[in-house]
Amino acid sequence: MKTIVLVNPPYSFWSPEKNYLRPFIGTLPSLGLLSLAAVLRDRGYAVKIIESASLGLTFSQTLENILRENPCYVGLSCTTASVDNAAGIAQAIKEVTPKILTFVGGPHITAIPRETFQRYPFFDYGVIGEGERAFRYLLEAIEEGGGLKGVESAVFREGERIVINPRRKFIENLDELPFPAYDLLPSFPGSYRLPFLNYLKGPAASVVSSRGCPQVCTFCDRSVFGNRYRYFSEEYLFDLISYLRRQYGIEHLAFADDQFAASRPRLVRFCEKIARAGLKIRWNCDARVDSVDSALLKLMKKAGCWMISYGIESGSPEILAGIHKDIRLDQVEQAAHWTKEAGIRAKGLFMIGYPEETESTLRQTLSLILRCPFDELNLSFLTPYPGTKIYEQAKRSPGFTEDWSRMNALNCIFHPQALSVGALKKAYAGLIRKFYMRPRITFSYLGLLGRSPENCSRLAAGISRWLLTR
Ligand code: B12
Repeated sequence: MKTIVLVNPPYSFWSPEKNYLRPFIGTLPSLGLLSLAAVLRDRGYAVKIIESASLGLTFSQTLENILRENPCYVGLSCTTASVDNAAGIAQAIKEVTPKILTFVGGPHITAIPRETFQRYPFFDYGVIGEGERAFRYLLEAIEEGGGLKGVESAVFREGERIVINPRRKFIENLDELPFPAYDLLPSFPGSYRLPFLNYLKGPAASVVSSRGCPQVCTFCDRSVFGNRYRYFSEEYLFDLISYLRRQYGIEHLAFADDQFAASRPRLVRFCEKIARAGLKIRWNCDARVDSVDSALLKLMKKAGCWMISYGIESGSPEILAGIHKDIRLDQVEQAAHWTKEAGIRAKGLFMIGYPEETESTLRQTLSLILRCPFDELNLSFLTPYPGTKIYEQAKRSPGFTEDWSRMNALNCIFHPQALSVGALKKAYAGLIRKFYMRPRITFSYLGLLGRSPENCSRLAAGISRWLLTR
């Protein structure tokens, strides 16, 4: 039996000095790898998963763990922020055991396969787009030795030439996929957590209920799953959730979909099924403000919805139009109020640093953030990821430093004409401070802590680590 090791490479933004932050971050595993693992296991491979990112493994620990398995194949999953680390791992593997074949998949290679292969010679093969079938057929073709010409979605080298084959069609019926192989994760669910205060009670798990997003926002990389919305049936999801409860005692789910509420009829069927069956589970999801209404939110609450993250992006109508977000500010305020009314926590996801950003649009964003009854704020710097429209635009701009390993939304690597990096960083700190330093928010967090011993111990762990580093 051939062994294949699937790796989620260490995060680029991690360093030992930041260890006191570890108790606060989310460490849920990569669902892409879990799904690939389940399919490959069914094809007779011995599959191991190394979740370096989630478990906080260093580069050398990751390498050691990979080599210990003595694999034939190593599959690395990468975003733009993690591709450098993935390439470093591929290189180190090749230096020790050149006969191990290295594969790369995920959003980064899908968005810019040629540039990725040009820059990183230690990736032997790449897979673009949806991976389950493409990877399986690529492995079979390699093992049969008959050439890769007709192998859809494969990226490989022929001498000096980089070959990028046409993409496979998407899987029409997602229910044909086996459940993600949570059982292959060492220490699941114990070591895998939602971010601090994003739940009351664990253990938690992530699930993805759909693929693809029908929207055309210019900052979002849809290269892997495209614009067509496909989803698992509510029966499949119900069975998966029941399995996670029964097998692992999962109490809280995080839906990793881009658009959990994109199909109202399907969401209604799902919520009714969960509520009817009395399945006691809490869950978080992401939604657009124009996909929800008061009745739907009440039903979601009945089915266990605990928190909804709304992608709002900016408080400036001009910026929202420029990025093709296609939402209005009154819809944002309405959705936030309805969510609170339904008894669900509301998180606002915002970015700053758009090409059209000015001091005035930053003030509009602050004003919207403070007007809406959000419980939590997630603020990032606009990052032009490969695969997005904004990336093409930014590439022509002097304000863009294309440093892949720093492109993780925490670094300010793009600044608009009207604002410097310093001004953006100052605005970032100001927005966070003005949102959180309000009695309503402080009391709400204290209330959550009072109801959640798990989050209290995470807080205590973070504080004691911080004190030890001082
Ligand atoms: C959940 C999620 C997270 C979780 C990750 C949890 C985890 N451990 O994976 C958290 C919150 C930690 C996270 C963090 C970040 N994320 Co994120 N995240 C997502 C999200 C919403 C879902 C991912 C998912 O589970 N998809 C479902 C699975 C089934 O799909 P998949 O992972 O793509 O895997 C399939 C294929 O890509 C392929 N494949 C994947 N890996 C491999 C490996 C091999 C060998 C092969 C052959 C195939 C293959 O096959 C899989 C099955 O079909 C996606 C958007 C999306 N819709 O995918 C964004 C997304 C991946 N994230 C993104 C980004 C930018 C980030 C951050 C950099 C910044 C941020 N937004 O916070 C960080 C850093 C991540 C890092 N690795 O360094 C971007 C990536 C864009 C890019 N070009 O890099 C995405 C695409 C969002 C977007 N639309 O712009 N993220």
